[in-house]
Amino acid sequence: MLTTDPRQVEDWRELRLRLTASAPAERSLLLADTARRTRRSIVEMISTAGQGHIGGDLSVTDILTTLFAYTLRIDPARPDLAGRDRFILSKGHCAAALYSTLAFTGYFSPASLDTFMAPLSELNGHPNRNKIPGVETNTGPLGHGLPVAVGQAVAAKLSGSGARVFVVMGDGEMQEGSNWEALMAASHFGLDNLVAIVDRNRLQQGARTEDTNALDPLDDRLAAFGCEVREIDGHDYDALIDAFRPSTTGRPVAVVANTTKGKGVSFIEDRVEWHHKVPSPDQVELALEELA
Ligand SMILES: Cc1ncc(C[n+]2csc(CCOP(=O)(O)OP(=O)(O)O)c2C)c(N)n1
Repeated sequence: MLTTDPRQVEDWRELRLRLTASAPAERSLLLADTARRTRRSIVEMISTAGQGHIGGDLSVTDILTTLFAYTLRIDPARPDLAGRDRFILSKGHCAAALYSTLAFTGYFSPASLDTFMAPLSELNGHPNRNKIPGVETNTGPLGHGLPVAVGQAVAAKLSGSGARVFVVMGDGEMQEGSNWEALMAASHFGLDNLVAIVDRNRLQQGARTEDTNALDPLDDRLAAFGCEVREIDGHDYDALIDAFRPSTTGRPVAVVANTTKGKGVSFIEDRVEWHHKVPSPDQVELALEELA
């Protein structure tokens, strides 16, 4: 049973208004509190399910929180509203982080988070757009989210809806060639409504990215493919908000968000073995204390 306080469902609209009205310092405190609750529920979901990708979930949480609480033009009560901004979690193995964020935003009841990966649950290990409101496309096989996002950004341009499309990839995932083809197309079509975010936690499954198939100089490579590159600390809310501002250059935006895999839980942070590992009951207790 999740112990995380679900009040935010009722509070989401109010939270949005407060975030818009507040000065940066208070805004960061509000976002940090939201992200903290999301991280707590991730720990509890994975412990209850006995499976999940805890390291990557905790690394992407601040990015998701900033997008859903502040940046995206969405209405959780009307998930199919025409002209809404789109979000795709291409690193679909981090479904727990997305489900927590969607539940706390009000797309569905946080009580459902208890069923994560249980038999017959709609909260599968990877997000499914036919089952979960707020999920814009199915993801899980790495290297597919960005190509779909490019198609959605083209559609938004053609329809004149003004929608922006945000997509998060893992840094290990950037080793998939399909992402580079998608970036070439995005710059060819001048998709300044596309924001491609790389969760640069420097770890992938079983190893460091730079030991596996090095990505650096990632900024230069993204720029060479026609992107406007913004490199930031992916746990700094002001930096995230600024990096998600619209492009004025006519080019797609690539955000390199430097993060820590396992962020917020000391014994998980930057540890390769926690890509896909379940905390013991004692470790859950410790993690929740650190996230209290
Ligand atoms: C095409 C494909 N190959 C392999 C996998 C298995 N897989 C799941 S997560 C992962 C590592 C991803 O690393 P990264 O993108 O850096 O994600 P993060 O570290 O943020 O979890 C792999 C290889 C997959 N989901 N899809």
